[in-house]
Amino acid sequence: MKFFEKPSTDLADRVPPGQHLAKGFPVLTYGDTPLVKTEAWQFAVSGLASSKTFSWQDFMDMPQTEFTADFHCVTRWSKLDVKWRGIKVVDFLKEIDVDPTATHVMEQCYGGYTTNISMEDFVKEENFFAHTLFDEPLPSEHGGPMRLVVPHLYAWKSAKWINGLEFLADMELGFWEKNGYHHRGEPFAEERYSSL
Ligand SMILES: Nc1nc2c(c(=O)[nH]1)N[C@H]1C(S)=C(S)[C@@H](COP(=O)(O)O)O[C@H]1N2
Ligand SMILES: [Mo]
Repeated sequence: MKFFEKPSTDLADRVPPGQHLAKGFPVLTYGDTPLVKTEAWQFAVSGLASSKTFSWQDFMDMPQTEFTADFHCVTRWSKLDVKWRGIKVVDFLKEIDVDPTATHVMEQCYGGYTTNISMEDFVKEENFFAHTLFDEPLPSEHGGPMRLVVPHLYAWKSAKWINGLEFLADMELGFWEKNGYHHRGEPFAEERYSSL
């Protein structure tokens, strides 16, 4: 089985500074886990965009893509090669009209968690809404039925139980960002805590 391990020099390039590799896939949630059935799930677009509500079926009718991505939590664990299935953010964006003056997005969730992201970080080809984890329906503790995954930022930007996006003209801070975490959170730059 060793033959399938990556050379350690290669791994070192993929693990951001100050991170260690997690065994398994830890669950990191502030508060209770919302239990949302797909039949009841709704997703709302608001702010500087055509306001629109999507059902579960609407998301299933969008192009479905497989993803393999590394996952980095600011509490210093990383998990490499997580396998997901879902909908690319760029494919979702074809379904809505975003006002060109929008510069930031607030990710909104069942349970009230929020996290902010710039448009530039949000519209990346590698970002996606995930409903499947390692070929199984996304478990509720990992954000099922639907979460966002933003592989190039710390995982607190990967909102679990996502149910909406608010497009904004200026940066506003989400839950952890108001509580001292960095507004962007890029792991290779170790953007852990706010310098504002
Ligand atoms: N709604 C919501 N999303 C969330 C969180 C949360 O508490 N609530 N925690 C964040 C943090 S800090 C991390 S590290 C990842 C953890 O995802 P996991 O529990 O699937 O490992 O989810 C992020 N998304
Ligand atoms: Mo985290």
